[in-house]
Amino acid sequence: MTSRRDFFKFAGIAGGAVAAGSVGRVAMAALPEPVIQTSAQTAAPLVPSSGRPYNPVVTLNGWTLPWRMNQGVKEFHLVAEPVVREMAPGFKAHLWGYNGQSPGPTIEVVEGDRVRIFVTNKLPEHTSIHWHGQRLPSGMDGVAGLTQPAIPSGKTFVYEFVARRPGTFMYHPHADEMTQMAMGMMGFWVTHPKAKHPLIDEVQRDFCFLLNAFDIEPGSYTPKTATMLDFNLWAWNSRIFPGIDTFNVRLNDKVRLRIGNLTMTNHPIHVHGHEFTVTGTDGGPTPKGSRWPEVTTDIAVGQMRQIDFVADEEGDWALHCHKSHHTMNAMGHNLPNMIGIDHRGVAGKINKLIPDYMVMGERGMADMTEMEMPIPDNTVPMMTGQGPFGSVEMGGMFSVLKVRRDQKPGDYKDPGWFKHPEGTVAHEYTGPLVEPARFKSEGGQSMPRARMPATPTEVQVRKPTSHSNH
Ligand SMILES: [Cu+2]
Repeated sequence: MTSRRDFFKFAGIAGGAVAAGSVGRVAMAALPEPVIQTSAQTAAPLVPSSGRPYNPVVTLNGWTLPWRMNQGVKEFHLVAEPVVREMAPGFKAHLWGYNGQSPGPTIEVVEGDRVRIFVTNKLPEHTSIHWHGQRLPSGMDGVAGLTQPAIPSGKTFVYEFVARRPGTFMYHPHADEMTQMAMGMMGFWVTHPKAKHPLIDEVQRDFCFLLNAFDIEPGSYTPKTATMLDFNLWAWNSRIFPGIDTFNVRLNDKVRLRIGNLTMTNHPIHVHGHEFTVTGTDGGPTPKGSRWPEVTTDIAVGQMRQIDFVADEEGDWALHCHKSHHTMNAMGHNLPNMIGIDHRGVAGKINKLIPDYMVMGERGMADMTEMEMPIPDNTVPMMTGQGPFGSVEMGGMFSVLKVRRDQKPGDYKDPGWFKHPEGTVAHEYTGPLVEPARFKSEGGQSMPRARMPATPTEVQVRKPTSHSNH
């Protein structure tokens, strides 16, 4: 083990006056071995083997970065590099990230810990890391040009500060930010309280994930980094449904979700079957008097929301962004609304010119999941995911909270689909039908219209017909 003084000498840092400075080649031996992750599956919580104890988090389709203790300092090694991220089974994206994945690994420390993070830049351009939400010396804040020189390609910088307040934070580059974040460079940071905290309850399940978005043309691999708002893949930890793991919990567990938004728009995150309270933001735990029950919380750009609830209803509960186009995968945005339009005649004429032509959306978009449409090699259907009762017709920011009586404490394995008790599933009504009673009054207008048109316009409503001839 290198002594602290030797360490700094090797690291080329003058007598403990730590700054975000370049680390020489010789010093690489003194760096913690970078740990690289090759799987996109949710890793088991990393129970701390050194330092103060805490209840570790579970990173959705992610992992926590191991550290080493060096003279009482927790040392981490992040490697900024191009990665191949499986965003869903059958769909791989060429992203930038940290230590083999996008997002980077979660960093977990305890309030009061002195933390040293080595950042090696293996990207083709310079970078930096900003520690979003942290109290730290200004020179450690990671804003390239403002508080430090950018980390050149091929160099390693070191950041060091004390994790002063407990909470949930994020990290991301503050250098060529639009490109690097559009490529997937970001990660989570959790500072656990060092003792029982009056505003931070102990929970049995503690999940964290980042909201991120990409613009990847179907069939291609690399995000378009100049996209400002019109992203086509809405992801949780760079995964899209059906590639997002489920939240598997035991009945009556107290559950915490920490959700950070590093996309360019807000996301109203909605949990079915339970009410939750927002117990924390990136500013810290919320005061008890400010908490009220919710089933949806809007997470704005650059915000983190920590929500707590008791999982006291057994079942499979959808958990998703409430913007309906965020629960869809790569899609064309300029589709006209074809619901109720009879375009069979048109299709016939076009088919004479283009034999493969087909029309979509006549009955809604659900047909999309039934059609055996050819799609490009490297993409996923817009809406997909096979559930126990058929297609879930979702994509993007969607997953399932699975609450089970027999899920063992500490077991995060997928328990499979919920076995509904007899008579508790919505089912077809097979009794006699009666005609709906129509309300006959002409009313409804508070003031009569001054001049009526000479010929009244009537909206034609046509009931949908079968798609069998497509
Ligand atoms: Cu959303």
